Amino acid sequence: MPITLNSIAKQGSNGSAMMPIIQGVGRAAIEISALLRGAVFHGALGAAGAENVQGEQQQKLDILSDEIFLDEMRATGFVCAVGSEEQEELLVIEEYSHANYVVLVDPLDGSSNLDIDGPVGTIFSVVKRKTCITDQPHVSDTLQSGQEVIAAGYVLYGPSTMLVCSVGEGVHGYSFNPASARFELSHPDMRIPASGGYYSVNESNSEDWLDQMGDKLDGMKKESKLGMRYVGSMVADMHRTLLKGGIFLYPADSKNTTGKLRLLYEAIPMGFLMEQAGGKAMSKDIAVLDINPEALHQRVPVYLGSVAYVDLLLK
Ligand code: AHM
Ligand code: MG
Repeated sequence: MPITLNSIAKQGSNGSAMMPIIQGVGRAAIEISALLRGAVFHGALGAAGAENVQGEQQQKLDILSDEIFLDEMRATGFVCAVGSEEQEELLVIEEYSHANYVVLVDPLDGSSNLDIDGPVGTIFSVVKRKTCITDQPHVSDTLQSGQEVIAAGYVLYGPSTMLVCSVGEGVHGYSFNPASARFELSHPDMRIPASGGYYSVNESNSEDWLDQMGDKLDGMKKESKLGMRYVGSMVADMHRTLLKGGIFLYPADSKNTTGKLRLLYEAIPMGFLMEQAGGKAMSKDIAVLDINPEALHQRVPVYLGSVAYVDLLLK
């Protein structure tokens, strides 16, 4: 018998509460992956003509993926609100506004890869609300540090669709099996290799990096002799880093002075997974999981990977 997402219920003290939400992520992933495969036939590729709250061009697929994800979170009955990269404000699920959990999501990460049929992903995390269940959920419910995260994960839409997640009991990867139409455990207890692998960064920005990161990276490259890979889709770059080892970074630069990647739905979920897999997740001089968020769409510098390479880079 294959092990399915139901197995999450047995993982640690949060597993049973998180299972229905992660199953909802799984259903959303199946729908989003079908949407991506059919996009070219349905005129769903390309820009939607609108900008999101961050001033970035929204793709049609960003908007459709966001709708699918929200709908599946509503269907769980356990989620009172969703904070999404594609929505300026917190989205309250009115029918379940008394529910206990808040989900943060980047529904379609790496969307610049869509036009070239490259890998993209979904990133999510779950926290328990801070407001009383009789009150309306509030954006303050999302502003919790990574230490409060109960579950986090990503879906990679590559040659296969994989859901990699953690409820605080290690990191486990489930691959979608088209024959059974279910996610089945394919990568139990994922641990990042302590050495080897690749460094992964958009090095074309190096002239503009802050914090002497250009010199620091040069030093790390010399000492570590790591090879280089960069997809430009955080989920794909993180997934390779987790499986092969190395380091993924997106430093602050003169254009993005606080970094490009979003704290709540990119840095924290990936930081949580990286630490659960035995790696390290820093934002310059503070652990990603120790940052106290101030805003839903806050951006931070990100350094994730094997402990030795993160330390070597930031020393
Ligand atoms: P997005 O959420 O709008 O797709 O942006 C986030 C993406 C990450 O997936 C990736 O790590 C990064 O932006 C790539 O940025 P760049 O094209 O500047 O290298
Ligand atoms: Mg993103």
